[in-house]
Amino acid sequence: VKKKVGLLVMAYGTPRTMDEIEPFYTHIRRGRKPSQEQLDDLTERYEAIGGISPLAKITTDQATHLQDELNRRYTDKEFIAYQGLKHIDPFIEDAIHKMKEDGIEEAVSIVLAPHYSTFSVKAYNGRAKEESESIQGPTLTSVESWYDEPGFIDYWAKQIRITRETMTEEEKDHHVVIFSAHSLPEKILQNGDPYPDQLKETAKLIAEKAEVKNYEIGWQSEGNTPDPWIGPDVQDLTRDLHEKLEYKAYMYCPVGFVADHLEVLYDNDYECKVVTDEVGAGYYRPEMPNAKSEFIDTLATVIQKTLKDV
Ligand code: FEC
Repeated sequence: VKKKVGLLVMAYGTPRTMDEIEPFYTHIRRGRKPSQEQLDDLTERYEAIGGISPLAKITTDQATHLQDELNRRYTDKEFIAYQGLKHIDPFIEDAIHKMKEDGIEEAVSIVLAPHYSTFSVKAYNGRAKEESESIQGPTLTSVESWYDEPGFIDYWAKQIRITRETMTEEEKDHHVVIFSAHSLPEKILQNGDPYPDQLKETAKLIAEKAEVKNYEIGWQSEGNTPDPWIGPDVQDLTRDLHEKLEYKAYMYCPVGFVADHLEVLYDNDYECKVVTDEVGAGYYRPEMPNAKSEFIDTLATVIQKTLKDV
């Protein structure tokens, strides 16, 4: 018989209905309710991307397709996917309980974000481990990062080439690619967090592979808090580059994310486009990985490497 292995797929989570925006936002703010103004502002952003984020469905598709791909690759194991979300149910802790109820003794976990930081991946993995230890749940083997995985680099390099082909000749000759990830409070850098260096490495590898002439690193989607956040912000960066170099087009690659969601559909496709329109330059943003088969294959390879089966 095949050995049952839990596949814990962890992701940010998103409200599934308008009514869920408030509890979701309160959870992000560690239990502090947002003010009416903050809530209205967030609701307007969801409305601007069509009502609600497509993220819930994409995360589900990514988890199921990854489970199916692993089950094609292994003959001695049966992987069973469980979603564990950071800010909405099913929470990471719920997934651990469900695995225990289902009699799962061993599980492998992956966070659907490529770069390691204490704020993101460490927090996800920590919550999973802590809950599992406290209820004697499954033993977890956790993926830490996959920002330099060859299949991931190839995915973006291919998308950049495809997107470049859609530019005018003038834009092809004079454009810049902006690689970005979610900004974090600057204080994380004081303890030597590898997050910014990992983003730099991802950008370098993709730029080499896609023969990108000009590229920059930017940060996006910073939170509404008084602390300083890592910069330059992608919008400010676009304005600065326009002043200095007058690029004809800007191609945004939000490589710190893996799906079409609010931070890409609003922060890139709306906010950055406001700036490129303002300066009269072209706006481009390659397709996100979502549940495309080449991306799912990459995640399956990352899991195999973590289980030392490759
Ligand atoms: O619903 C959707 O489609 C969007 C989901 C979404 C993703 C996402 C990814 C990351 N975040 C990270 C860090 C922070 C920090 C704060 C913060 C705030 C928000 C707010 C919303 C939100 N995030 Fe998010 N993030 C998504 C959505 N995020 C909504 C609250 C409103 C706002 O500030 O815009 C600030 C918390 C605080 O107030 O103290 C920090 C990181 C990622 C990428 C890694 C990952 O996916 O886990 C890091 C998707």
